[in-house]
Amino acid sequence: MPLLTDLSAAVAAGKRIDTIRITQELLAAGTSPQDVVEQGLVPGMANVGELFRRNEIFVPEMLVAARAMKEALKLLEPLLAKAGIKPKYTVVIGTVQGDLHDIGKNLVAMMWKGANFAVVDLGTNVSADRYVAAAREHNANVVGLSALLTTTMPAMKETVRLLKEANLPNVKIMVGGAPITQAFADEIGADGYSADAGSAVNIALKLVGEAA
Ligand code: B1M
Repeated sequence: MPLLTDLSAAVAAGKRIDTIRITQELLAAGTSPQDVVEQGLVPGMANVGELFRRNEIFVPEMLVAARAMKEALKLLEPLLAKAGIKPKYTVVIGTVQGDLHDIGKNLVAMMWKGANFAVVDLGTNVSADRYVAAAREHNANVVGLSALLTTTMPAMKETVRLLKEANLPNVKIMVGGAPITQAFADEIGADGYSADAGSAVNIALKLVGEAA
């Protein structure tokens, strides 16, 4: 659909007003919020990453693109969340210590809210101790860790270690983020891994015993 391609281009160029306008147009034309995210916004950000990797753009351009994407996500969030039904499960989510990337984490949180999980979002740069304290305080069923940098993968490993050590028998640990793989998740002892926000819902449901 050309509008989805236009949306990817608007996000990649950091054009906030165009991003919002095209998002609204897509929704008005009946495109599902999931498709707007997965086929419009996410490919746009993937393109930004590729341009950054090739040194064709720099951090300021990445920030402007991220801001445009966040504005569009604000519009989509209420549509992705279901209203009115009391959540059965609680999930705690955050981006690990040293890592400030939050768009992917926010998307996962949004999809979980849409699946009627109660979501406690700890934000970015979250220390292992904060995850443990939050899991205990909220009696979490799942703790989700996001990491976008290879340099913060050790912080993810350390957080999983401390969560296991804390001996919270009902807590399952789920990990994700661009550099994270199933093999890494297995190596650090996480209970679940998902490559994207869409499958994060099914994996979390499986972890709480609601096989999808
Ligand atoms: Co940064 N950055 N960044 N960045 N940034 C990457 C990650 C990078 C791959 C770019 C590149 O080189 N091609 C690179 C990492 C290289 C590496 O480690 N191998 C990089 C770098 C180097 C850096 C800095 C070090 C740059 C610098 O300062 N020199 C710096 C680090 C800051 C820090 O964190 N301490 C930095 C800073 C930034 C900005 C602040 C400018 C900005 C972030 C803004 C924000 O998040 N609020 C930014 C951005 C925007 C990116 C890219 C371009 C886009 C990330 C993104 O939002 N993607 C990124 C390149 C890329 O990923 N292509 C890049 C869209 C998002 C929807 O995808 O986050 O992957 P993603 O989430 C997906 C899945 O991974 C998964 O589901 C999501 C949706 O499908 N998922 C989970 C994520 N978490 C999950 C958790 C789960 C399950 C699934 O369960 C719990």
